[in-house]
Amino acid sequence: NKSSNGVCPVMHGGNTGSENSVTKWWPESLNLDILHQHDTRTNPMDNDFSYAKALEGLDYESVKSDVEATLKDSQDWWPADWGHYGGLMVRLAWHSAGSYRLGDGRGGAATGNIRFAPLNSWPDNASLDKARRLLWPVKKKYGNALSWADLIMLAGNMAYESMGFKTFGFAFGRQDIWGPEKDVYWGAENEWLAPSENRYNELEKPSTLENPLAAVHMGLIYVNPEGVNGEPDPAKTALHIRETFSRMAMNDEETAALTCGGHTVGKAHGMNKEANIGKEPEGCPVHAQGLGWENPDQAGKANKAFTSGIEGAWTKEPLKFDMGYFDYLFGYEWELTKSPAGAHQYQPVDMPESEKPLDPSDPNVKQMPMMTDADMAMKVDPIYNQICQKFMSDPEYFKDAFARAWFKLTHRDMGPRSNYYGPDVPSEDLIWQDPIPQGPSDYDVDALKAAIAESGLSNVELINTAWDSARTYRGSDKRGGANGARIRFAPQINWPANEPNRLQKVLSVLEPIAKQHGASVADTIVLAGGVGLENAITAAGMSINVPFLPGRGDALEEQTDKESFNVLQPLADGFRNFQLKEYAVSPEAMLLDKAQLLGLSAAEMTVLVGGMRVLGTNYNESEHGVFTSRVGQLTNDFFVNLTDMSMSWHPVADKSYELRDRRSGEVKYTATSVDLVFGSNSILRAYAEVYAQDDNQEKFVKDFVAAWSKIMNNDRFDIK
Ligand code: HEB
Repeated sequence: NKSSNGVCPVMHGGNTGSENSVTKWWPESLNLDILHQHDTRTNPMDNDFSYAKALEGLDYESVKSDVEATLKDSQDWWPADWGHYGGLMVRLAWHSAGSYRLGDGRGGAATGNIRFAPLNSWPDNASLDKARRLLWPVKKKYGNALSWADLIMLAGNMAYESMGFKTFGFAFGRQDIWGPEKDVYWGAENEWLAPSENRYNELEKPSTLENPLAAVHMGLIYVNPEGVNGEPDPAKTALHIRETFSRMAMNDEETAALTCGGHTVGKAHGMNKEANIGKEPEGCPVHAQGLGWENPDQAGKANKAFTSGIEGAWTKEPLKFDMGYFDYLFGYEWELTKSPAGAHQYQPVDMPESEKPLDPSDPNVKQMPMMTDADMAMKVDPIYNQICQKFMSDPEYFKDAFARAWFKLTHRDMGPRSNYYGPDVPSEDLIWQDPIPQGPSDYDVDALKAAIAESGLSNVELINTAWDSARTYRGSDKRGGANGARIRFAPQINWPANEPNRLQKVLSVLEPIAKQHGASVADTIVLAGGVGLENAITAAGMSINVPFLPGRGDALEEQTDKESFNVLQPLADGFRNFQLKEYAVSPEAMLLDKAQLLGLSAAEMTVLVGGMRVLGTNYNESEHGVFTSRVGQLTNDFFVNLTDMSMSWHPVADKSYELRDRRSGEVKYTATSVDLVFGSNSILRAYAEVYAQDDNQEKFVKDFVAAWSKIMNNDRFDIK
């Protein structure tokens, strides 16, 4: 405790602050907390609350008109530029969505995470605290039927509609979380906006940005608007825009459309000195009430605002979606200058007074427009320049490109279309949604089961194929999974983790069986896993049914964006003791990461690993961790032997281990660190003990089946 004499006068035994984590002494230990976020203890909704159901009661048109009215209702405590919050709300939505990165699917707008640390206090998100607060009356009015996540994105979308742009559509369906996301790695720096060198191998080569990061600085959504490390050079900035946006799943045309369409509205704010601005929200005292970045000189004037330090509008009419951005950027020469706050920015050469935009507060005053280094990149970079030429020569094409890119940006992490709700959901399938046709569910499941059982495939073949097809799922952006059976297509079919020879053999047997029985291949693969599992349970002398939900569909190859599936490739799969090669991160950390993406709890991860080992489902039939003499039976032997003190544990070559009989020294089993972590990590050991107990053999099988089913059905968003 920090009281001056070191003694706290009142009873104060709880560790109530954020600085004294009880495990801080061992920073290398696994952070299993990432498996237990957003659970029923944090969620204030009733246990049976369903957002999808609540949405049924939402009056969409009324919400939309309330948002529209909010946009035009300027508040004295944060007055709107030119009397309209359009630009601010677009930036709110874009910054919510722009934290998404394709690498692991984390970040993004689908959870309302921008309400919490660190995102609510990122330097790049300055003033967005005000944007959310402006929306509070709407949130309050519609309550549980309108999540913050949906409202934030709707506000951005409505902002465009309100400024004369017909958007591609809008989907509701984002469910709020109730605390910070603990699983997202945003970089290792301890300083906001630390120099970019920290996260690149070579700053000159943007592709060397540390994976999966998608921003050039800690606390930023994308690139530094003043240039790389704050040094203006649009050609260099362009290369970093290309890299960061591709990591947000955007190609060159989408990136140019978004940047140009984004900066067609609104303005930048730099009418003060950064030194005068207060702390970010998380760092403020209680009386700030969650608002940060206090500007002591604002005095209720929009034209005194400070956000980025850059100052000015990009177009003549910043409340209109028009071609004004191109008119300015390409119609004038631009020279480097400084904003009132001292930030690098560009101003037009010889722009007549009549062409300039109005002051955001005073309609009798004209102001100088500006371009950031990132805007200049659209002109200076040959590829972006060419795309902009096309946009300029065909405004309808630009509008369509922007509409589609904006829809993708704002819906990218919601998963398949079955997660979309509301009257404005576009009917067109988009390839980045990984579309899957609804499959049949009216076939004879028992007959299909019998055919699989007689197919001659081994249990291991059945189980592994089902597992491999389902394990690509990641809850971060709800992609991957068994539905669609994309494991049949490149690139999956060739991934080393999928053991291509075994996979092709199994598929060649299952595909005709599926066809015969009128089932999808996707269903057949999953059902086959269940058949294999039930056999292994029977072999262990138990009888427990593996549940099955039919109705998966088979995606077509042309519905599959091969490029974007590469990120789903398992580089490690601790559940099958697989590691493509050695990484800087430990195999057990990679297991934990995968378990988090699969939505597993620590207990579920434990039971699955232990069960998979004794089933003999290891990659390439490796014997590491197979702590049993009756391989193929679903028993708790893994846990019994792991906790058996008659054995000792020894590191040997190849980062593997031996379990030796203490007396004779005889090697009984071999293991990887993924196996042994269930005995060494005190939390995982506690779960391992539960499953090793004499009274829990049946519980072990039941829990295994439940966790298995969870994996198989992770992506069944079609089931309401
Ligand atoms: Fe942006 C604003 C940068 C992209 C939309 N931006 C802004 C600013 C800056 C920027 C600096 C200012 C802020 C203040 O307020 O001060 N961006 C940027 C960059 C990039 C971008 C660097 C990359 C390239 N944006 C973008 C996009 C979008 C946008 C993509 C969408 C789509 N922004 C925006 C808006 C605004 C901005 C709308 C305005 C806001 C207001 O008005 O408030």
